[in-house]
Amino acid sequence: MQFIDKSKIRVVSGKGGNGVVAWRREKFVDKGGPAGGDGGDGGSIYLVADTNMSTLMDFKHKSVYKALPGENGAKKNCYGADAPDLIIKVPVGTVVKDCKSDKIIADLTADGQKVLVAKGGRGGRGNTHFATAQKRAPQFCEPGEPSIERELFLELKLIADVGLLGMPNAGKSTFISRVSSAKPKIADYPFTTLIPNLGVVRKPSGDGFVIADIPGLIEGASDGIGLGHDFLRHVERCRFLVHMIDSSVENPMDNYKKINIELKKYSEKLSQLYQIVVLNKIDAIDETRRDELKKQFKICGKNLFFISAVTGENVDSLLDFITEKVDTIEAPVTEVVVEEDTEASNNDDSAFEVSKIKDGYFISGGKINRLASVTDTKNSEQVIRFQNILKSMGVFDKLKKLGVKDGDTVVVGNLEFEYYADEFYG
Ligand SMILES: Nc1nc2c(ncn2[C@@H]2O[C@H](COP(=O)(O)OP(=O)(O)OP(=O)(O)O)[C@@H](O)[C@H]2O)c(=O)[nH]1
Ligand SMILES: [Mg+2]
Repeated sequence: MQFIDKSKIRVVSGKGGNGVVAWRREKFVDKGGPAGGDGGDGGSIYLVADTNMSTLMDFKHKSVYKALPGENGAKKNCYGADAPDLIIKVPVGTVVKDCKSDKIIADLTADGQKVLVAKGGRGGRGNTHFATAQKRAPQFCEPGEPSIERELFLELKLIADVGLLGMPNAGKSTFISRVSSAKPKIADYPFTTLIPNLGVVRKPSGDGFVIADIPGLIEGASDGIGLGHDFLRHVERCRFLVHMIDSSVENPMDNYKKINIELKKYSEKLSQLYQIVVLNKIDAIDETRRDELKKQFKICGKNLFFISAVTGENVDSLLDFITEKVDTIEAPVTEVVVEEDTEASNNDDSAFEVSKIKDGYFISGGKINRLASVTDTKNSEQVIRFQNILKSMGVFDKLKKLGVKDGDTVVVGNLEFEYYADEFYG
């Protein structure tokens, strides 16, 4: 299985259905009133974390996700149906970033956690809604709100309690397959493990913790040598690290130091995580060598273990120690800072702002943009209604203060018109 931990996707929510203009036509009723129904809401798009997903592989084949539009309204005050929401499953540990703003908008760390990334457009209102005492037969309705389209960057940072790392061939996969449910490939050559493996270790109490076996690191990993150091992101969220060293090589201390230098180059924070140092393959060395290594590694204190992942020697006492540490060491506070996501929906109700542009003024603001998006410029009744709303919001008073002159251009959202005092204040 291929392991993909970064991916870009495009999401497009469904547009709202249009409202309609229609009239009541009933037997015995002479002149029917307005009866144009509302459009349905477009489908929204959510991302949801799912433990059954282990990679972002799916997004390599499909990168564009579109929700359906809402149905248009119909006569006899019939509502258009709302479109269903679109749920996109991602692995637990997926960090979601908005490509345009470069801000992190979600960190989905638990099974079932859900985030709205693109809200469907609201359905437009039919002409029934616009009838007033003065205007009993409104000739207009609203189009549905537009869809929201955005690009998202997904990055997977696996969630495990314990991170297992070390040089290739140290015996990491042998160890994880002995103590957990994971069954990674094991072989007598470097870089056998090409993708991270998660294994669940059962504690005597019955519950479990997760241990992550990542591909081996070598000197220069931070410069891209070997498989590089990108996989270290998958142990960033671990409570602590188990650093495994092959005791049968010529200079285990050298390897230990090299790995710690690479860790530091990758992240200061990661290099400061609590570390259990494990010298593996003690079945392959004699007593004298063991004693020598014990002296050399004395600096590691109580965190030092000598084991054989193959014969099982000392594996149980190491596992007891790991289990106790899992219970006492907290997971590091995640570095992921999630920002408020204002791009997912159209419900920005910010007040308007006016800025000067060449030959006129530009008016912006959430409420105003939304109103502009549901105004049909070909319909004069709608344009008048739109201008009346701008007037009641104080937009024209503000323009007057700024010295607007007849004939100046006023741009609001995607609409543009010329200002004439008589027209608006006549
Ligand atoms: N003698 C002995 N050999 C071991 C022990 N543990 C692992 N090995 C052997 O060492 C080789 C490498 O083991 P792996 O578990 O694949 O090592 P790894 O650290 O996962 O290696 P990469 O995936 O390449 O990073 C295999 O041939 C194992 O059988 C041990 O305790 N004693
Ligand atoms: Mg391995």
